Amino acid sequence: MPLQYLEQIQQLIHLVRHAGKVLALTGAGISTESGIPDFRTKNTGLWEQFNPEEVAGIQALKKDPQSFYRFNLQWWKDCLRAKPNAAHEALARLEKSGWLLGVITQNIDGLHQAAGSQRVWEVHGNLRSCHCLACGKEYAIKQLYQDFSCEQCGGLLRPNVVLFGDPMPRDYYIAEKVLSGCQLLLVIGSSLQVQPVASLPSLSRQVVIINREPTPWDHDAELVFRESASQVLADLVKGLQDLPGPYFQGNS
Ligand code: CNA
Repeated sequence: MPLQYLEQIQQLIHLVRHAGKVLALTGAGISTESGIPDFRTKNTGLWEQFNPEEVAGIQALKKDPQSFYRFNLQWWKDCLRAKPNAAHEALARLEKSGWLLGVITQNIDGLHQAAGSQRVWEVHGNLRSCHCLACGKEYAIKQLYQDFSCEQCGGLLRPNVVLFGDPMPRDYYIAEKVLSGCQLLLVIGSSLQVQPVASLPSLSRQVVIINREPTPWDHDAELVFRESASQVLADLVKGLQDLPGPYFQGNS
């Protein structure tokens, strides 16, 4: 293990130990080790091949539901089949032991909850359910596998994820509030290209970036890790495991 990496892990442990309030902000990169491709990694990211507005926007859905669902159901089904990896599990352990207040996630795959995280704010929605654009009736997501139309009124069904062109959901505004007064934000597996989430780090006093590729926040971060999310988070858990959680202990 390179010395510089080990030193950085020690610094990360120090930052977490001395921060009163620590949160994580995760993106698609935390789930690549569960087999779900992200959007912007060079060569493998979905947006290397497709224009997001054309395939994942609300206008695209309304204009051509068949094409919209042919494209999106493929990777959504990958999300629903995936299992949490060591990075999701590490965040759940950090929360349980009182080091982490919770996770703000841009992911729609539900893997933080599957790993045992209790406080998760899904700022881009989730793939658990869908609803009718005409009458609002809610369905489990599997309804989309059969048909895209509402059994009640025949309207078009849409998933409860945030599509390009949609307003932000309630969880986003809760996340903004939760972040106020945050000492340390761990940004994990996000390119920080998508607004308004890309501006959330400005609400935290300190930021640590754990991301394979550069982000716009690297220059302002206390620490930047280019290693995999699962490796860094597993090493953080190892370093903290014998220490009592300082702030939220007994709260979980
Ligand atoms: P992004 O823009 O695709 O960025 C992902 C980042 O993660 C890239 O910069 C990679 O370098 C980095 N990365 C990839 N693998 C790892 C790893 N193992 N360890 C550390 N870093 C890694 O994704 P963002 O989340 O920033 O963009 C927001 C979009 C992506 C949201 O709207 C999500 O809904 C959407 N998305 C979600 C999923 C999912 O739920 N799993 C999958 C794909 C896209």
